[in-house]
Amino acid sequence: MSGTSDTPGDDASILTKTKPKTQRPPLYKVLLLNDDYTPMEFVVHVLERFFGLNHAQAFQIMLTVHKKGLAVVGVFSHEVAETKVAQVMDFARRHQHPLQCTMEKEE
Ligand code: TYC
Repeated sequence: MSGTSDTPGDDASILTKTKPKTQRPPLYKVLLLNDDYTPMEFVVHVLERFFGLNHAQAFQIMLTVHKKGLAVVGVFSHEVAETKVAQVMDFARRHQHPLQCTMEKEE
């Protein structure tokens, strides 16, 4: 008879449903750090090349890093942030500049 069995999936087995929490994948800030040696034009070029910024935007962010010590240059998924950091670090290393780029989980 329907409704009298304890069989899982039977209509008598589960009467409450918990609403699943919608999980958003965490986002990561990519940060550029100041140093005393990397040329300003190189940093502007990096921001244009790897972060798709126009020249004016790139120049502004470079100046913010230069004055404040660091700035967020973009917010991405973990995979994309990791790729951007690797691209910047590799490009800087190949040009023998000490430019540092890191990522941090956005809370
Ligand atoms: N401080 C550097 C200079 O005076 C310029 C610079 C800006 C370096 C931003 C790194 O992330 C940086 N040449």
